[in-house]
Amino acid sequence: MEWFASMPKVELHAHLNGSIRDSTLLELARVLGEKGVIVFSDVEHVIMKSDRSLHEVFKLFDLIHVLTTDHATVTRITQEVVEDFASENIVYLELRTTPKRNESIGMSKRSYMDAVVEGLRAVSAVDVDFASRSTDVRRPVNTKNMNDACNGTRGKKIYVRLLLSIDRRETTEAAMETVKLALEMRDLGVVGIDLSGNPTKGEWTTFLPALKFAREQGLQITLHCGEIPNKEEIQSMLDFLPQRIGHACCFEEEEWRKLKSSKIPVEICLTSNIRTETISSLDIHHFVDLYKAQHPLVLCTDDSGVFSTSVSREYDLAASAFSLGRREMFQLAKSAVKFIFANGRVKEDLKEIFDLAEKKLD
Ligand code: 6MZ
Repeated sequence: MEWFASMPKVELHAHLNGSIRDSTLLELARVLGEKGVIVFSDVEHVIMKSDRSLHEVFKLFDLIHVLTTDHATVTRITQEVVEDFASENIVYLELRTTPKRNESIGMSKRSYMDAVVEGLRAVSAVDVDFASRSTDVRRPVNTKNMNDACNGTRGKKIYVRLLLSIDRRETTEAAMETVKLALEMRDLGVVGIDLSGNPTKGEWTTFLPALKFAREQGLQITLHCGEIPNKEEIQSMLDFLPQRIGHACCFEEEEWRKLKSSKIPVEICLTSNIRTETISSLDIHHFVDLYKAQHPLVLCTDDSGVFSTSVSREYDLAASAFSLGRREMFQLAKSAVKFIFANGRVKEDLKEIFDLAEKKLD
């Protein structure tokens, strides 16, 4: 575990409100309890519960959103989440979040996202590179400041890029608003769009116009795909050829074939899949087949807070469950650089970071 923590890693599937520290959620719940908005004792056990069905996870998100939806809290959780990932040597984080409107407190989707960006600016524990530069001109990587892999020194710099999530409960118009916001915020590090939310809700066709528009405008797209069985939707999603997909749990033969021939990279979230019982046990997890087929893969947390995990833990879990050695795990981490949504300049910097770390492997 320690070794995986010290190794540089990339995190490409992390939902902001799913990655909050338990201690922060409890503190927020206590404050709302004191104000009489919620009954603290009712929510404490919901927050601390460790195994939840997929259905319960989405009920928990509704509670978390009650606790976090004001600007100052959004800023705070963003700062903490970035600091937590940086502390386990994540060198590049693609953080996704659903822009929220809450008229009663004067929150628009834009002001929600501004609060997220404020959180990136507030990080002081590490140097955060978050704003996309329009050019691909590279600055030399400062090897002194860089994460020094495999020798236990803590991360000093993290690249962060943002994905705006469309929630499956949203309308076509709301999804389009999110895409337009993403375009407006490109200079603030927004690189793409995610489609997520309760997979039992909504229709793929509702989001298609907004996703097509996003693609036309050059945004990158990742879709939650196949969290529950839904052959028609899975096939349509694969036909859309997103840049990446998340989960891919409930595929059948035909979908596996389509996926493999398309080479769409898959964001794999082991603990999330097991905890929500979308996959019954690790020994039958599709990671094995995809890894053997050399299909593009990246290990991710999904919701490190909700599932009490970390990227290092996911690497440790995969290494022991699938009997993979350190070198293989390192290569898996390094290969993820190919699938990031940031520009070529960032890719080159990351490649340099991994190359340097590789030289230090025993
Ligand atoms: C689908 C998920 C998810 O956007 O408020 N989300 N959607 N499947 C999952 N697997 C368990 N985990 C999280 O973060 C929370 C939101 O992310 C999506 C849900 O829409 C959830 O409400 P943000 O920051």
